[in-house]
Amino acid sequence: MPIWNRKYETMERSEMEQLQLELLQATVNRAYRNVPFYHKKFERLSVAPEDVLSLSDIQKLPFTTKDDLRDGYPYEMFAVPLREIVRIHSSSSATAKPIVVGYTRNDLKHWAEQTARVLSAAGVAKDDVVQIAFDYGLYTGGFGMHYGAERLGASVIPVSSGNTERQVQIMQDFRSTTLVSTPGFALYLAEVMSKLGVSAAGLWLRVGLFGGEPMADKTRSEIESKLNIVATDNYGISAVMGPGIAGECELRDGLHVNEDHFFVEVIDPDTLQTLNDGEEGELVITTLTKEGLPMLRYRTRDVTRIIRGKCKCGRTTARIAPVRRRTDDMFIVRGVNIYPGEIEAILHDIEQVKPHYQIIIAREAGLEQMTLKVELSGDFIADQMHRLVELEELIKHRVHAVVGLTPQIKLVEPKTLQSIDSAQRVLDNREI
Ligand code: DLL
Repeated sequence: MPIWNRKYETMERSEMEQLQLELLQATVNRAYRNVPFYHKKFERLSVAPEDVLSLSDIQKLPFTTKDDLRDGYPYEMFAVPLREIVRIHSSSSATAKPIVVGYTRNDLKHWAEQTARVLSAAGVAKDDVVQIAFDYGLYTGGFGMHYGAERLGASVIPVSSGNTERQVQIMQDFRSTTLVSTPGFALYLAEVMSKLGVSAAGLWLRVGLFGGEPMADKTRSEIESKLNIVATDNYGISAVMGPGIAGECELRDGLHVNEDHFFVEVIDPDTLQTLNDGEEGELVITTLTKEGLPMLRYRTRDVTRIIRGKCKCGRTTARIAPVRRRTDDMFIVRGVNIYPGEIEAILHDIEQVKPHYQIIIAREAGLEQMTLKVELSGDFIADQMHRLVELEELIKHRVHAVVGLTPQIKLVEPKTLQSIDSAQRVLDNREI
C-alpha cells in the first residue's frame, strides 16, 4: 500500500511530538501577535505564548468557537493582510453571518498535500480518473479535493455536484475510477444508475472517498455493493481547513489525522477538560501550519475518540473514530449544514405562521428531502387555496436564501406543534 508522504505519515512518535511542539509554538506566537481576538483572550486568561513549553500546555490556551468566527466576520480573524490571501471560502448561510476562511499560497500548498495524502491512503494514484462531485464554489469540498488529486497526478474531472444523469454518463464515457462525494450523493447516484439501467459491473469505478457528512456502516455497505467499490470515510471542517484533515486508509480502521498540520484533542463538552486517548468526546483541532487563519483549539462539536498506535498500513499517525454525532443540534442534508435555530428565526419573521415547527428528513427515491411542518398562526384565514400556496412559496424561498436548500412545506393547524419537545424537533428518517 503506497504512502504519499512516508516521512510525515510514518514518523516516530517522539519525533512527531517534537515537530508538533515547534509548530504549535510558532502558531501560538503568530496568532497572539497578529490576531487581536487571540491577543485579548490570552490577556484575559493571563497566558503568554512563552507558556507553551510542552504539548500538554495547549490546555492553558483558549478555545475558539464558530461564534468567534462569526463575530470576526469577515476578515478579523485573519493573521495576515488580505494581500497575502489568495483564496477565500465560506460556509453556506446566505443572510446570517457566515464563516469566512482565507488561505495563503502556502496554505493552499499544504492543503493539496493533505488531500493528496487522504486520496493516496484510499488507494488513488496517478493512473486514476477522479470524478469530484462535491460542490465547487464557496464550499471547501470541491476545490480542496481537486488540488490534492492533481498533486497526485491523477486525471481530475471537476464535475461538481448535481446533474446526476450527466454524472452517470461521464462516469461511463470518461472511465472514472474514483468517485469523490458525500455518501448521500453516492446513494442517489446508485439509484439513478439503476433507473437508467446502468450496472456498476460495466463501470470502471473502484474506489470512493466520501465525506462532508456522517457515513453510517449501513450506508457504507450499501454504497460499496451498489457501486462495486471500496468506500473510505474522510473528515474535514471548513473553519479549520476543509477536507484533508483526516481520512481512512484502505484498511478502514479509523481516520488518519495529518498530525504534522493539525493537533487533535478530545474534550468533555461540559467540563471542557481534555480526555484520555480512547475516550469519546468533542473533537478540538489546532492548526499547526496555517498562515491565513490559524485556529487555536477550535471546538468542532463533532463527537469522536482518538486512536493511537501504528496502523497495519504502516502509518504511525493518530486516528479518529468515524464521526456519527454532534454535541449540538446541527444536522446535514445533501451536504448542507443546517441549524434548527436558523429555521426558527426565519419563521419568526413571517407573520402568517408561528415559530412552531418540525423538520422531517427522509430519503425518497434515493434523494434526501427535508420537509418543514409549520404551524399556521391563529389569525391566518386560509379562505383561498392560492394564499396557502403563496405562503408555502414564501417559506421555501426564505429557507433557501438562508440555508441553501429548498424544503417541502406542510402547513398545519394552529396549536398542533406548539408543545413539541426538543427530541421531536428534527426527525431523521433516513434509514441509512
Ligand atoms: O464539510 C468539509 C468537507 C468537505 C469535509 C468534503 C470532507 C469532505 P463544513 O461545511 O464546515 O466542512 O462542515 C463540517 O461536516 O463539523 C462534521 O459535522 C461534518 N462532517 C464532515 N466530514 C464528515 C465525516 C466540510 N467524514 C462538518 N463524517 C463537520 C461525519 C462529517 N461528519
